[in-house]
Amino acid sequence: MKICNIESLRDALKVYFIMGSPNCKDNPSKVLKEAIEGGITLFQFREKGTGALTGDIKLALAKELQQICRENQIPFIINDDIGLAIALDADGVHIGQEDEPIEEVRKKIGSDKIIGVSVHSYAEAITALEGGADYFGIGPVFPTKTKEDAKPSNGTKLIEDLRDRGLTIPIVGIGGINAENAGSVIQAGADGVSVITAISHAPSVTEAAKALRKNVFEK
Ligand code: 3NM
Repeated sequence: MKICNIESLRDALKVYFIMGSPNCKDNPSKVLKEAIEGGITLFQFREKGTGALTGDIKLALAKELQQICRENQIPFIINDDIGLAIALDADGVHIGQEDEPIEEVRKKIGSDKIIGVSVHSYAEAITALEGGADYFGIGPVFPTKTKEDAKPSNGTKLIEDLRDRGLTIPIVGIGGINAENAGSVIQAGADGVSVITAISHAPSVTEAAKALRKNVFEK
């Protein structure tokens, strides 16, 4: 699904679901379909952590999840793996500070793809902005056990700080976000929330996505 302008990207980032097979208690395709039914607005394939798939099996899963996104007009973004994003003609990539410089990533994937960057400070935000980032992921907002090397949680401070300094780039909060605390992230100035376990480990994936969506859209 092509995102043509900054406002449609802002909308697409509202209920941003991330997962890979290590995050799912059930079949990942089933989890994704249920999350879409609940109203997620964008999906990121992030095949990381203990038991993460590699090679052809990872490729096959990525294709399967991309197809589900295509059928439902949900943008499909790939975490870190630029080669996979190019091979699949994904809608974009999300990169961290330890990945390739954004300028290199942009050259590889082209000007019409989305690049999200994880930023943890004003300095990193400016570098990413100058490099042509389309949106920032800021976290962990709340404590999380999902990312093994996550930094200490820092609340919504950086989101507020970037907005106070006049940055208008789309922002999503990440880390420990759920339906109860999502509203505070939006109120701090984020356009959306990105979550893994609040959806993927929920007793009902569909209901969890719905609840998250309700809290984001009500703010
Ligand atoms: N990135 P959950 S925190 C993938 O701080 C990721 O950049 C983070 O998972 C960051 O919603 C995180 O289960 C994990 O807390 C988010």
